[in-house]
Amino acid sequence: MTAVVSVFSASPDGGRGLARDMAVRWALIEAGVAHDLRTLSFAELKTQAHKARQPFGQIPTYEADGLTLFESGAIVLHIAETHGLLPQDYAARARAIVWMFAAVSTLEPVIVEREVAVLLECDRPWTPERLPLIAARLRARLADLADALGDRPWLEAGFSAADIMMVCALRRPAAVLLLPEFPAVAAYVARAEARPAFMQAFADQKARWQADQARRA
Ligand code: GTB
Repeated sequence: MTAVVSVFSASPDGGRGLARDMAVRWALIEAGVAHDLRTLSFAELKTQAHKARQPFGQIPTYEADGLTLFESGAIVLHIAETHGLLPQDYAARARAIVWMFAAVSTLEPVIVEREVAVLLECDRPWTPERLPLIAARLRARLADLADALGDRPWLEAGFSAADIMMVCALRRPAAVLLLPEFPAVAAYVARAEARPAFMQAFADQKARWQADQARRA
């Protein structure tokens, strides 16, 4: 089986592996699944053809075996369920899925909120008062994550899809800036980034971005 993943033709992340296809690429490489890319411009994202795959006109999408999926977390869960990126044990598997949801619905929203405040609302009069509040909320989440991790290397019974989703959220710049205050979480992210599959996925997306830059030059 060769899966097809839709990605930006020119990712605005500058090849830093921050767009949401990164989690899908990483999961596919961890799972040993070959994949091709469907590269799309911003204009192509909004066509009816792409909206048939992704109703909101976004990347990533995933196509394989006649199935088309969107939402990076759901795609990673599907790859994990079909290719062994979740614990075998029933309870551990359920807990790993809980951590996938925690990544996208408890950690990531606070990280994105900080990004929006810093990048898009920096000139608004309320931002200087709001930023410390958001930072405090994010610090609280990171402290709780550090407590939950304890001295375990991964969230649940060995590396799993839960770690892919959590680390992709934690790699966003608004979280990275605070990680030095949370050494256990920083070490967790570094451990994940040292995995060969992560490094391959990162190199792949960077090479794609560089090729696109060269084509435009
Ligand atoms: N919940 C969806 C999922 O997880 O799949 C969210 C998908 C999503 O936000 N996709 C973004 C997109 O297609 C790209 S990843 N945006 C185009 C649009 O909405 O029109 C988000 C992203 C973009 C850029 C950076 N960056 O430059 O650092 C980081 C993350």
